[in-house]
Amino acid sequence: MLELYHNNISVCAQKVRVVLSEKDQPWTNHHLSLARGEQLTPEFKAMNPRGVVPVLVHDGNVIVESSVICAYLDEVFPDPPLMPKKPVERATMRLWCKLPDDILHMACATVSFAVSFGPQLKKQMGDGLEERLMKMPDPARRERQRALIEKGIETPFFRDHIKVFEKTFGEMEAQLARTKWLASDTYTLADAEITPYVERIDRLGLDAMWEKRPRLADWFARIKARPSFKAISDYPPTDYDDTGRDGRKSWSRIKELIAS
Ligand SMILES: N[C@@H](CCC(=O)N[C@@H](CS)C(=O)NCC(=O)O)C(=O)O
Repeated sequence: MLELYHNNISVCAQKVRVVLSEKDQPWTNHHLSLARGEQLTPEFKAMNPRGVVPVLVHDGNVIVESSVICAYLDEVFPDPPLMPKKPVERATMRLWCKLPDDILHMACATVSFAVSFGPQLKKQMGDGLEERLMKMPDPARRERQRALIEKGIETPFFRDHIKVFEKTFGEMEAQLARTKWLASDTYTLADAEITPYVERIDRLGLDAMWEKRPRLADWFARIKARPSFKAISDYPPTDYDDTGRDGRKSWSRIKELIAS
């Protein structure tokens, strides 16, 4: 039996849901509100002391960390395989899967909070905001969130983090000139795990970032045509309204920051 502790708009959870869908595996849904801090309760932290989603429980075994969970699912449910055959393609795939842990995930949190979620969290929490922030176990993460809520896209590290996306999209465009999908000519974990980060930028209304990247635009169109794409956003309730394409309002300033 598979149980997933997750959140609808958590990119890390979206990765896992995409893989579960590609594998056509049913799972039991435990949806947590991150805005209300349901990932920070003692019960949840007993499963994952980092106080973050997703967490997969498979036949009683607790697995944490989205990229570890995706690799685990590919091993336990090998059909269809999401790992390329050639070792050199596997190496390419692993590099893409590692990117969110290296920097892309942090960049995604920055961009999402600066452009849309930060102001929403502030409004939702009112006087309870400080208490909510102080429950976060990672002080660095907490202070980043605080800065983004206060200064939005003018937070000094916003520029570095939007540039992480710019660089990633450039690398995707280059890779897609060599292979049909991100690691090989077949769809792999690399595509599944990068999908939510591209979808987030699209959803924030910043899709102009691939205006001049036809291969990336084509990859994303092919991704959206896969049945597993539904797994990205099909699990309401949601913490934040992510349908407003809020980034469109600040796109001209964001474009300046990317170019600076
Ligand atoms: N490296 C972890 C990151 C998990 C993570 O950051 N999860 C976010 C949602 S995408 C979360 O639970 N945030 C709650 C919080 O920051 O309080 C993974 O890939 O699973």
